[in-house]
This record gives sequence, C-alpha cells and structure tokens, in this order.
Amino acid sequence: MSCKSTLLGASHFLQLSRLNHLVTCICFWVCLYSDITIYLFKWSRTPVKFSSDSAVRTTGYFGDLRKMAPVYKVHYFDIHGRAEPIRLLLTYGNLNFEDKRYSQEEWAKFKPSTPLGQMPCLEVDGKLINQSTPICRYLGKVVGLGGKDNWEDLLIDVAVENLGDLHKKIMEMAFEQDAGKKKSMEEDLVKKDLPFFLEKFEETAKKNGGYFALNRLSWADIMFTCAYETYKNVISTDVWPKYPNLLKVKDNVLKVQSLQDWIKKRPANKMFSKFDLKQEL
Ligand SMILES: N[C@@H](CCC(=O)N[C@@H](CS)C(=O)NCC(=O)O)C(=O)O
Repeated sequence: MSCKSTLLGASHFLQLSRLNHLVTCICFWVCLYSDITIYLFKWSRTPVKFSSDSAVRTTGYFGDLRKMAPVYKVHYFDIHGRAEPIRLLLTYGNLNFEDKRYSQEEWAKFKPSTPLGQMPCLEVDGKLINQSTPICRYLGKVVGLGGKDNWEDLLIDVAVENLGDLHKKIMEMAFEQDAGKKKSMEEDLVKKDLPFFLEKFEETAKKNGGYFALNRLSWADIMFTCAYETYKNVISTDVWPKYPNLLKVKDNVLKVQSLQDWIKKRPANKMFSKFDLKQEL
C-alpha cells in the first residue's frame, strides 16, 4: 500500500470513528434523557405519602408537586364527649381542623346527611366518616400514635376496647334519668365494676411504664385521658389515688405541649362542667 492510500485510509478511519463517537454520544444523551423523563413521569404519578397523613394523593403529570395537607372538619355538638379524643389527636398531629359544633336546630338539618344519623363525624377532604373509635384509630396512625405493626395495633385496640367495656357501664349510669336508680348504679360501679376494671388497667399501665400499651404514647392513652375527664365528672367518689400508674397515663398525655395549649383554649364542656383536664395542668 502506498503512503497516500495509507493516509487516506487512516483519515477515513478517523472520520468514521469521529462519526461513531458522535452517534454514540447522541445515543447516550437520548437514553439518559428518556430515562430521566420516564423516571420523572413515574415519580409525578406516584401517590405522595404525606408526613402528616397516610392519606394519599396523585399529583398528576408535572403539575402540582406541592404537598397538600388534607382538609379536616370535626362535626359534633358543643361538648367534649366522643369528639374530644378526635380533636386531641388532630391537635397532637398539628393538623388544622375546623371544629364545627352544632346546635340542636342545626343538627336536625345536618343529621340526614350523616352516614348513620349520628355524630361525631370526621370530614376528610369532603368525605364524611362516622364512628368515633375507628376515626381515632385512623388518626392515631396518621399522627404517629398507632402501632408499628399489626401486633402493636392489636395491643392498642385491646386496651381501647377494654376501656370501652367500662365506659359503657359508666355512661349508662351517667345518663340514667331516675335519681334513685342512678344512685344505686353508681354505688354498684364504685363497689364492683370500677375496682375490677381499674385494677386491671392499673396493672397494664404499670407493665407499660405509665402508658396503656407499648411502653409509649399511643392513641389509647388519649382515649383514656378523655374518659378520665368524663369519669371525674360523673362519679362522685374519688377512686383515683389507688391507681397511680393510671394517673401517670393521664399525666403523660398532659405533658404534651400542644395538648396543653388545646385544653387551655378549647370551649368549656357544656355537658359535664364540674371537672376539666385544665385543672390538672
Ligand atoms: N358508636 C358511635 C355512637 C355515636 C353516638 O351515639 N352519637 C350520639 C352523640 S354521642 C349522637 O349522635 N346523638 C344524636 C342523635 O342520635 O341524634 C360513635 O362512637 O361514634
């Protein structure tokens, strides 16, 4: 081969390899950008988990990637009652909520639009949900006061249901209209049911280091603290000094600054006004 043809060959080779290089580069960048595009597309369609809420929203294409907090509204009467643990849980989680309190006249109008003709209801982004305990269970999870697995959820649920069994008896007595019957129901409670349940709860609270379950704050403690407030109103005997660990449960809840703030500023309980938790802050 002549020198000229060798040079021509080399120059062709170089041109070809430059071309190759250019093509490779283009392919590389096209692949990279399409990967990124696909990734971004998938990411934008992936439901976003909010730190404050397990409720999920898709954010659409590249449109709205802002985290949007759900809009909460608590519907209840102007009393503490079954809505108060819900209000406390929302407060604990720093979740803004509208605290709608119905007069009887307003309630008569609103009742037919509730799922079971009862309150409390929690409205989450316009969806109206009834049943206070499942609402508290849901909010407990949302605000980080649920269990970390199914077993822990079960332990919290059991504690709440145990409390519920006592609660039913106490509220039957509290709402009894016949004064004589009410007095004997209260005597029975103080002699039998209260010691039975509270001793068991005291043991549980002792085992759990001043909590109702899991050795840490859970939504069960919030339920207990609200129940404690009600019991202090409707039971005239001071049964509590015998149960120091149960008192610790309430104290652990009342230690939370946001809950203290709420308890100080919330409207007074129109149903039971003798005792308010703020007296123990
Ligand atoms: N199991 C329900 C019971 C709800 C309930 O009994 N609500 C009562 C007030 S505490 C109510 O709505 N009463 C008015 C009515 O029935 O018209 C829950 O825990 O949420």
